[in-house]
Amino acid sequence: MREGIAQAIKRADYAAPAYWIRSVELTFDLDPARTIVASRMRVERNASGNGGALRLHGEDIEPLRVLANGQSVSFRVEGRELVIDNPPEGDFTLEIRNTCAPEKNTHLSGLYTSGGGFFTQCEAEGFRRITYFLDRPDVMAVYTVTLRANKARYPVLLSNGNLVEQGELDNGRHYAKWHDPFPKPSYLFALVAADLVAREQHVRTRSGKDHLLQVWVRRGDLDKTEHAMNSLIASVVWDEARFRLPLDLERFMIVAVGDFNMGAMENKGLNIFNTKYVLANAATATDSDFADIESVVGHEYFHNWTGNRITCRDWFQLSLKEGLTVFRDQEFSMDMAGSASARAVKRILDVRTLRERQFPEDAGTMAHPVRPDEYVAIDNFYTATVYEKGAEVVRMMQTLVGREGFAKGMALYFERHDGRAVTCDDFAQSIADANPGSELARTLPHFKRWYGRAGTPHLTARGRYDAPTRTYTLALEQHTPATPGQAEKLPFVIPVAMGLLTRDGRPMALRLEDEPADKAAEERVLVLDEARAFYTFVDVDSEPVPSLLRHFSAPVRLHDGLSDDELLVLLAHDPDPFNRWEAGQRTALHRLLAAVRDGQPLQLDAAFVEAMRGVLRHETLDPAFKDLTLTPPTETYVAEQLDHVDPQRIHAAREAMVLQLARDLRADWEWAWETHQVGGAYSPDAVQAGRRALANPALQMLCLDATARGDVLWQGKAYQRFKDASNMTDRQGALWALLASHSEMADPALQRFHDQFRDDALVIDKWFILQAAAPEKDGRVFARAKALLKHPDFTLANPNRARSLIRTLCGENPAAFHRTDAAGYVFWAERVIELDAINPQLASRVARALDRWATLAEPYRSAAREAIARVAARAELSDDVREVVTRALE
Ligand code: 0A1
Ligand code: ZN
Repeated sequence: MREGIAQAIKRADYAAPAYWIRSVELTFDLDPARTIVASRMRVERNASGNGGALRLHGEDIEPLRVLANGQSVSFRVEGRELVIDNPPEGDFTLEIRNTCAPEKNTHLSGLYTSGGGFFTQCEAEGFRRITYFLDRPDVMAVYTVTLRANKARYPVLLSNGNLVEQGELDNGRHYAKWHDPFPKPSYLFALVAADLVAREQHVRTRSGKDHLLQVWVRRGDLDKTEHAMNSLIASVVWDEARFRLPLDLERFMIVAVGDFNMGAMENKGLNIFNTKYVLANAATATDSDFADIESVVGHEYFHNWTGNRITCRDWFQLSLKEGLTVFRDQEFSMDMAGSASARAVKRILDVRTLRERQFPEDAGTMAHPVRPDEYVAIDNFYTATVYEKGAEVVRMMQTLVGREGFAKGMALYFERHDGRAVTCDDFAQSIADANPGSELARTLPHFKRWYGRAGTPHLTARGRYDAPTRTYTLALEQHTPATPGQAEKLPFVIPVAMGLLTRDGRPMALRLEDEPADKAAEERVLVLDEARAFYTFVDVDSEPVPSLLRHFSAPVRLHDGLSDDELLVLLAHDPDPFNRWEAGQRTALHRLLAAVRDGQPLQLDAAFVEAMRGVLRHETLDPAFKDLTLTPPTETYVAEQLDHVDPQRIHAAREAMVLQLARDLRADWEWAWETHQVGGAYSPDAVQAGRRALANPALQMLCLDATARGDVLWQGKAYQRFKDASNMTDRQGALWALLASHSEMADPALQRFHDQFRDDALVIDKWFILQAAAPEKDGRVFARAKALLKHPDFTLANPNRARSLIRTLCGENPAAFHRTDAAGYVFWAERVIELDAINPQLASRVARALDRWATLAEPYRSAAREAIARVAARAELSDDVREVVTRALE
């Protein structure tokens, strides 16, 4: 924590380091209060550098001794650096001893304690909180690590690579020595010393090699590790099959820890995970928890190649590994989902996340390119832009070169760069070079604007049908609004997957003028690489309905001016399930926006209700797809369409829409509830989960409707289901139905839930989330959330718990948070300040809840600004929070 504003670090200033560290031997004497770290490094001068002082990073640690080539050498500590002004000539050995205090490390970055064990988190700049080092990703070294600790308290000692030695020491202590043969940047270092047990599995990969997979958890949690292990095995198999990337380690470990800032971390051979993304069984985890575990286990495993074997030259290139690895985990989950409709459901969920998290970010005060140009605190740039938009950029490359072409590009990327620290340019170049003649190769310099330019492009489409010539001309035009620091925007390369449908919903053959007659597919990709272009289709017998941006083929906002009638054609017939869903969302959105704009109570029309009934009762559509289509756009998404946001009005309109859908489709919801029950043993597979994904919202709708009519029958049924449910998805679904319908049975149910799961931290997190996320009514949700701060189970020190209450309220429940009396913003400011003293990374994530304050209508806008100014006025703030609030006020 420092006063004043830290210097921004700029991408343009990148320079290779003056020294390299090629190998390091670390010895840890682990003690919660005072751990001693001895480091012995082989240091080389960078031949192309000009030597000079050796400056090592170090933060919140104390030096004891520094030796160069075995001789003591003079050094000084200057801010967050240890400086050796006169290092020996040539290559030399540097030995440093220092201490750190793991139990005092509430930042959870570096070496810290959790649940009585030691754990590390080094990305991005945590290693310097362990020992002095060139803590930057282009410095790659071979690590040998010896851990020494009390054996009774810390029976398990783990680090990266292979276990080469272990044994007993005096005084009840023991040791383990690990060696990782792969040179790696310091951010991939990890150690664990704790009382843990493992689920183990041996697998044989295609090359015939045997590998040991382990999932380490606390005693008592072993029965919740089967799904994580299965997900890991599936990940190994998938990466070999899809990208020919084998497991390169003899041993691959996952360790679960209860205190963790993010989801998980891809440390070489020793992934450390938030318990939330490991532990699951039918009784404690929902279908979406199971899906999240599969995707995060996959994500971290896939990093072993995209991130670890080839890493980032500097942190501006973060999306090199994150965008690519998110793309890979998305593809993995889609392939695992199986059926075409289950794949579409996953794609819809991913696009929803992108539009609800990344689009606001790209339009807000923290907007930045996928490859940022500057940062103050790099931890602030683990964002939806770097991750999710970065994944869309990779997806567009795949669209432009085809699936096989992309696999070839990946192969070339590894051939060229394996074992190195490289840039986003290197990646794009490999994909393009492997596909000469592709649209990517043709447009590469322009395509790369996706990396360098922030902001979401607006894509406007207008079609004109000419009956006499039987032609249809589509005009596509793009425009991107200014973002902070980037006033002018040049055109992006936008792949637009599209089709044309007849008015009665049949796909048309697509042939552009001047194309041979045999070139007529029903779907194709137009590549818009200028501000504006025209495409004329020939042999078009009747005026078509265009279906544009299928599968969400580019991260843009589409304005195609389609009428409600046209959207209903797409909703009923589009062969692309994504656009079918999108058409339904847009019809709902039109109605919500109209109600919000005129401030009139929302009144649903028969055409809309009938269309929704058609989806709900459809004979072949997937139930999970039906749920997604019948769920109106979220309040956050509606807000994103407006320049002056009144969160209370949006809430009222959406609540009215949901209630009318509950009322008008009552018989259909009853049918859905009755016909989508799942019998037999629980499985999180897409078929079972899909049925629950429709049955649970049906129950909620029935409760809502009945309660509005003063009938408590469905509340009773929901309570019954809540009590008797055989799995957490149904139990939580029923509890949510009670909460969302403001039933009097919600409180007793919450009490019972707490009693039943009091010892399961992850379920207690859900208990907080449900209460903070409940639809606001008369300020009750806000009042409850405030009261929950004092609950004995609440603590700011555990990130999952803090997020469950605070992030949920401030970030995911707009109507409870944005209050005309400003109490939500006061709550926000107090929590940001409190949290910042404990854990700056977490505080800064909470601080981001007000990114979009400038679009709020009065009185919200002024009150939000005042709250931000109040935080910014504090003399003592972390760089993380300082950067967020300063940018918010710029
Ligand atoms: N690389 C991890 C995410 C991660 C980033 C930072 C962390 O601590 C500050 C922890 C994890 C991933 O993408 O999964
Ligand atoms: Zn990642």
